[in-house]
Amino acid sequence: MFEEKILQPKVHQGLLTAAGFRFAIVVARWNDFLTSKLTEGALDALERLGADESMVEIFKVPGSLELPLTAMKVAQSGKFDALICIGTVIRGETPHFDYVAGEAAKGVSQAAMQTGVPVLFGVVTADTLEQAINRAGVKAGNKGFEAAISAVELVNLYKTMDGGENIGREKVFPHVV
Ligand code: INI
Repeated sequence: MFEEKILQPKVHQGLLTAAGFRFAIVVARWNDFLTSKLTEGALDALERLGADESMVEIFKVPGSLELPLTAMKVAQSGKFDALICIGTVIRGETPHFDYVAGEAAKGVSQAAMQTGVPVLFGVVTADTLEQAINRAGVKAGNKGFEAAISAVELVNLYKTMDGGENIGREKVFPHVV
């Protein structure tokens, strides 16, 4: 009988434990009644995953367009292991939505790429107010909560990668690496 054998590669993934890590939340005041709920969601997730209160800080900015530069400066400070950017952009009758949502998404990801610090996108982009409300803790979860969990997962993943203990290959030239 032919015995089937499949590859069993080493899997790398982050634990969901926040203790000992430093987190920054960068939050837009625009649509504050929603972004405050998203921030509460993020804080709830961090608390339940064991984050220390003294190691979490919040930076408030006017709107989602200001998230990228602020995230970049906060990440460059070297004081945080991960950032969670929070905003709410709701489509109106003009193309403004596309500019704000597009620039926020692009800029937040640039802040991560240019600093090497994970910067999570907890920004709700919605066609209607109802959709946005549903993503701020009503029918469709809380995007701030989800972004914070992702932040915790990534800091743990990168910690194991930086430490090298879980990398599945030998260090051939330890004096160089
Ligand atoms: N900012 C938001 O965070 N959400 C929006 O829906 C929004 N709309 O619709 O205009 C918005 N605009 C403000 C923008 O982010 C800047 O703060 C502003 O343009 C000043 O730079």
